[in-house]
Amino acid sequence: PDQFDWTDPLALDSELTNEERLIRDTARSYAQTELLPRIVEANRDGVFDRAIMREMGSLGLLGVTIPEADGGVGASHVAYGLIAREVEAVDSGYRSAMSVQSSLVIHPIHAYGSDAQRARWLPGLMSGDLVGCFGLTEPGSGSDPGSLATRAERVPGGYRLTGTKMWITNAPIADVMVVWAKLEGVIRGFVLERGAEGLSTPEIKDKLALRASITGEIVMDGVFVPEENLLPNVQGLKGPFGCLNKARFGIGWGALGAAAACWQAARAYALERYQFGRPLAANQLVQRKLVEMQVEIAIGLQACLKVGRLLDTGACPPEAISIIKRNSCGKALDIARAARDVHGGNGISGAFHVMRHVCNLEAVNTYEGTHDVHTLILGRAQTGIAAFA
Ligand code: TGC
Ligand code: FAD
Repeated sequence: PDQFDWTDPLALDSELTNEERLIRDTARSYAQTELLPRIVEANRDGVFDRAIMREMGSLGLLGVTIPEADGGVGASHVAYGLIAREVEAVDSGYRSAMSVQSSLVIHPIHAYGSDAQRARWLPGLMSGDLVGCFGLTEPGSGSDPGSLATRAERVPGGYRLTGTKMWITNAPIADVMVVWAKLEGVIRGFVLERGAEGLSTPEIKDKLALRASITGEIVMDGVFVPEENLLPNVQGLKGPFGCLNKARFGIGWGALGAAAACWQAARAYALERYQFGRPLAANQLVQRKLVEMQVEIAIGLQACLKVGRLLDTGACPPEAISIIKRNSCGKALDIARAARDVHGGNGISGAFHVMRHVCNLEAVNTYEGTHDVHTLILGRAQTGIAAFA
């Protein structure tokens, strides 16, 4: 009879290509041997180790979908999703660093940049020698990025940017910053470089989620940006949204990686821990929790796989990405909370990892479009009514 593999109940592995399996295994081995041993301390101390970006770069894990002709390996979107899943199984903060670099910095420079811009920044970003960040959100503009207030003004030789970006992953350590600002009322992308006069990136301290990711502001006080740093090939909100499509897709996979780590931890704990003379796992209530976790992860991953295949054919509507971003993040948060519960008192200890995932997933459910914003995107698509405003 065909064997049931409880760890891969819908045989996702059989749907992958050899190259995708190889990339997944590289990411898994790196995440488990290099990232897992650092995370408890990094989370406790609230530090992101800059070396991680170079490590990921040296293994080819950054910008993995960039075509070979442009210096990448031209892997599939599914391969990118698998990397996100393996990295986020350790910590959503490490996946954040990877997603921002790949989807929100490398992608826009590749998709919207000139040949000169690609040649200048992509090699360093893909090797991890350069760290990038993506500035869309502002203190007064989160779910409604069309209301952003950062302004670009034309001056001889370039532009002057004024405004503040808020909640920006990697900002305090970024060498290059893709910043979205209004030029004559139209949203445009600019690449800012550290060291420019009037530019500062203060860190946002004391976060209670994603502590191993570094987050900051981008404060621009009349920063001069030369003409050659304007991304020439996109205008309007579809610029940043084109990047968000890629990042949200990766988060769909990644959040389920965190969920799976919580599920497997809960299963192992429930088998080892005895109360009332038998393992916790012998109780129907506990088995039900474990099965809910397994089922939601298995089904959710199939949806991620389908969306990845659609992206690879170039025919993926953004709403399909909203389905997986919303579903994976919401379900992962539920799963992490249930896994925390199965761990009893130990569940709040850092050494058992699950509470860290719970805290992280609260933020992952919010960034890149909140759960409710994706609900409204999907509600608009089926009713034709935009309920945002
Ligand atoms: P709307 O009228 O819907 O659209 C305006 C223009 O944008 C186009 N567009 C898209 N294009 C490509 N992909 C998409 N997903 C697109 N969505 C919209 C649209 O076609 C239109 O183009 P055009 O040419 O007709 O002008 O815009 P709206 O203002 O009504 O938007 C509403 C809403 C809610 C959908 C949108 O604003 C939204 O998604 N809000 C959420 C904001 C968000 O996701 N921010 C993320 C910031 S980055 C981040 O969080 C990084 S965390 C990363 C990490 O650490 O891992
Ligand atoms: P708000 O938009 O004020 O929303 C608050 C609440 O109101 C939410 O529950 C929301 O769902 C709800 N809400 C809003 N509008 C509506 C509506 N019309 N109908 C019903 N409910 C509504 N941004 C970047 O640009 N780059 C980054 O690298 C980045 N990294 C981040 C890292 C972290 C750790 C965090 C926490 C955020 C990051 N963000 C980044 C910002 C993130 O994308 C925003 O926090 C997110 O888009 C939500 O915006 P907001 O926080 O302003 O919340």
